[in-house]
Amino acid sequence: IMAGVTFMEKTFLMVKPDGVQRELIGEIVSRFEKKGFQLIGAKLMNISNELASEHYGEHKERPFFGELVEFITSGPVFAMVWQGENVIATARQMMGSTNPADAAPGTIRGDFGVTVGKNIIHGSDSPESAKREIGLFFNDSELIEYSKLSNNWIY
Ligand code: FUP
Repeated sequence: IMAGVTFMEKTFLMVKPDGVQRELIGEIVSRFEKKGFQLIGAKLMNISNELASEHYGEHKERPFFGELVEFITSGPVFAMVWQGENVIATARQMMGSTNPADAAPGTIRGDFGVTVGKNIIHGSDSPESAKREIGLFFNDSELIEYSKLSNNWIY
């Protein structure tokens, strides 16, 4: 069991300031728990301008970059690391399209979001970005590996 847990894929998910203000942390955590993924790290935190710019570095030249940084630093976020088989792609599906107007009902953005600027949740989009973003937000000591007996049934 431990070996299976240790080598499981990891992703970085974050409830954005709008999701925290709207008291959706529990709802969002619950969806990933019920799906069968494992939470291995989490914290409520404020994001500095430096961390925001680093996190959204790929969008630096986009016209919405300033607003993006302003929004993500406007209030606390709930940063998380989740683990499980194919968790990166599956979490993206559970989040729904970037623009909530295009996000299917049943997805987080489809059920709770309205505008692209405030789309409730962030999730890594590839193994490379997951590794990078987990490293930006968490120290190794903040990630807790523990066996979950139900792994035997779910995976
Ligand atoms: P996603 O990976 O789904 O979060 O989407 P992107 O990485 O493409 O975009 C990051 C964030 O930029 C989105 F969550 C919202 C914001 N954004 C805009 O505000 N306008 C756009 O046209 C595209 C993205």
